[in-house]
Amino acid sequence: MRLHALTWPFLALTVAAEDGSKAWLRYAPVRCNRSCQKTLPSHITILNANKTSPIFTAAEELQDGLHGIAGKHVAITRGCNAPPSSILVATVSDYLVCNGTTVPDDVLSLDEDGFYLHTHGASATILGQNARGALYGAFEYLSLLAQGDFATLSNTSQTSNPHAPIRWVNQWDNMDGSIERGYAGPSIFFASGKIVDDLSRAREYARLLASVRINAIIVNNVNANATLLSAENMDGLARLADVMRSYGVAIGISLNFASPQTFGGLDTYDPLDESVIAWWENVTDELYARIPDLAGYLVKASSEGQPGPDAYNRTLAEGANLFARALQPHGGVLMFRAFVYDHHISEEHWKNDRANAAVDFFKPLDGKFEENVIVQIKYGPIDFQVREPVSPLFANLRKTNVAIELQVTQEYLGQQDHLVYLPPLWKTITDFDLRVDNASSPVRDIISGEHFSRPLGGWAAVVNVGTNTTWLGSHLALSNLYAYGRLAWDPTLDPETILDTWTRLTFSAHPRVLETVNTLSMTSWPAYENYTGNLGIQTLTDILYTHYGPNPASQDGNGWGQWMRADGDTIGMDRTVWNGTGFSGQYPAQVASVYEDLDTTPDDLLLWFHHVPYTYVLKSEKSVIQHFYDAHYAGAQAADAFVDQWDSLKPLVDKRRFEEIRRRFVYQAGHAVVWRDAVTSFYHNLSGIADQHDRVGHHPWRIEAEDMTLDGYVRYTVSPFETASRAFAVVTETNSTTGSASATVPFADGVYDLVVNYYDLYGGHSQWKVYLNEKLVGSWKGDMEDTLGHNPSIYIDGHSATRIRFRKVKVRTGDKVRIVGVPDGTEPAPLDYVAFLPRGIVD
Ligand code: GCW
Repeated sequence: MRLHALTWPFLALTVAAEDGSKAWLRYAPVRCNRSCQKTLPSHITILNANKTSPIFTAAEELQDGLHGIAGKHVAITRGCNAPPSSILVATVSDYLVCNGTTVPDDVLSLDEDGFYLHTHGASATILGQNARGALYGAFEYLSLLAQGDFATLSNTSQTSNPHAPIRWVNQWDNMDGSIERGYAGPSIFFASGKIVDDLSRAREYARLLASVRINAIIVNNVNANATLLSAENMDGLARLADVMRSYGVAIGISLNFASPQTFGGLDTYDPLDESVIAWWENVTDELYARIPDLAGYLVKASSEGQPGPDAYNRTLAEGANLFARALQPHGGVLMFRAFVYDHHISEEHWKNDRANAAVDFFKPLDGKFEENVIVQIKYGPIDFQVREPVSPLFANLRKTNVAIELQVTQEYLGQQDHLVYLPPLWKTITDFDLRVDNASSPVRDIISGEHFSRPLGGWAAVVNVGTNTTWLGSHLALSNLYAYGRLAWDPTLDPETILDTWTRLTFSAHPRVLETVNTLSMTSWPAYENYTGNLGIQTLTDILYTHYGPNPASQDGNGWGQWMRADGDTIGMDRTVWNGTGFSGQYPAQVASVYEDLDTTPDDLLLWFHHVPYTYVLKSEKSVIQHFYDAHYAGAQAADAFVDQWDSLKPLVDKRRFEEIRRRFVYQAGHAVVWRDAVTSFYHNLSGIADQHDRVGHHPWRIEAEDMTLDGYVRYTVSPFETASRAFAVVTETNSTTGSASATVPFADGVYDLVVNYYDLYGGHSQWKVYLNEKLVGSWKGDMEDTLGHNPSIYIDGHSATRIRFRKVKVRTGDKVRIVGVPDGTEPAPLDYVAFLPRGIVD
């Protein structure tokens, strides 16, 4: 059936459910009438492509895109004689076979995966250095089309080459289908110890990755399970590789160092043992027999309890080279993680410092790795914190290939229930000039291999998509995946420009949508940093449990080394050479001297490098403690504003996505207050220093649950204390009896937002109702473990603390407020406080 030009956009709009699954590749209709359609190609011509080639995929995508976006049906043809008004898609070499040498020089010298896109009127030529590159060119064409950029589409000529050859993603998927630090449901690859039968989501994922020019994926957790190497699972991996190959995405796997012993039946896993070497060679041969283009391996060894070469007194290089040599005959790459440290160090010793570990371990091994080894280095010396200095290891490996490791999954950064647009954070790292040998040496040039003339290098990001239709659990979080790919291709791109394109493709080009998504996203990381941990103190989350909500005390007093050394008077890690752990000395001299000196260290990393009194005065002329108080308040205020900002888009965003995003912003606004209160109370309690603005510890609009008249509720001492207002909450007397908490409203007559702080635990779906003078104001359920993505908590703490807000409630002095809680399972309908907030107050 031919669709009439006037009816198709309507049809497409009503048919396509906006559930987020198509992400930025929606191919949503843009205005294009008949005469506009005439300016578009009428054929797609491909050269030399079988059905599994990315070239063929490119043709199908172009066909779908032209139809979905512009309502034009276009046929696919093959062969050298392209009809007029065609999009020709081919590799450069196949094109030359047909057309002699009629291409510009820069097309002949494209880098691997690079492409050439040339359009003239309704004709287009898309050539890839390889088939994958041609597909990237097709996606570029489609991106322009989907943005309605017809001017560029009919007249452009561009060659585009990647910044680095390695542009990978990592998934931390376990064989049982769970995902370590994944916040969007179970694995799309694994279930019950095997590769799933239905790989349609894997195919869709490959499509997203290819569209942002990611060329490989490690499919399983770095904390690897050797059973992936069974014959049945290797066959499963081959199926997976087949599916992803058509999008030019190669697969690779993580390996467990001890596999020869734990899985192979040998009595050793010594990397220098002949039988171990032969075992790995055999495994590698078997894998390549099934997957000839296997990208390679990723190995986490001698880290966080994972086995490694240290068990046999072998070096990390000897361990890495074992795999690298097995891969060499097949052209595979070994990504070897630099995340090696001792997690049992003692804070008693002033000079102990986990941040030193990577350079301590790897610098002496520079030059000892095989040529196909790439050392994969987390961006900062600790672990994906809200702000870290650059890992100094990037400056210390001159004769070793390196790649940067980022996290798209927001492990320490709100687990996709808080909006944090990450590229501005990443840029603080990749644009950082390490001044190696006193010369310009930005991190991006080191990881590309350019600076030290290394043949390999690039990017890896832990993504952890799951079966959730939105991929990451949050529609807005997908901008991070999109931007990751764009930056790995070209790290000089500006985060706002990337975001603008993403927003056009994901929502619309309406100026208000563009502006609002920009404001929300660009303020999100500063806001999150403000309310979770600033001045370089790290994300003050619970590092011993779920890495989600606040628990500042958990930083200190354990072997994990994410210390802040906070006591009653002072705070911060002294990482100077003259008096501290010596970490600053791991940087090249010009950078080291900046960090060594308190006066030249930037405020935002001050406590990373220095141990100072709370009264120390910053460059901003505020004391450290007052900066803490102000920043945490400012951060929560900013998060509160996100809700209204998003609400302004209601008429411009489809209902489902509007509501799903809104729910998260409402939640984030509340949880930001939980963060603010917890961290400021913690430091207030520890330092005894008052807030100049008298906010900390003073909440005039709150009625504490423990002060209310309780019937069936009892007082409960919360731990950590700062995760409850005034340290107490109330819980139902038993798990099967209803509780009621009531009080007389002492506030003046007026219109207030009625807020209830409560705890939503894993283990039950309690129900609450709030009444004013026995008239129901609202009711809700404790079901966030099902509706939100963050790791739930089984405790009454900073992870489970949350709040609900009923807007514009009319209240009179003396009204009776009553909250009724019905427990469920192990969740005793916990309540912290109720607040009546006048307009504009965030408390
Ligand atoms: O950030 C920490 C995480 C671990 C992770 C480890 C790593 C896969 O908390 O869950 O393990 O880093 O990067 O290896």
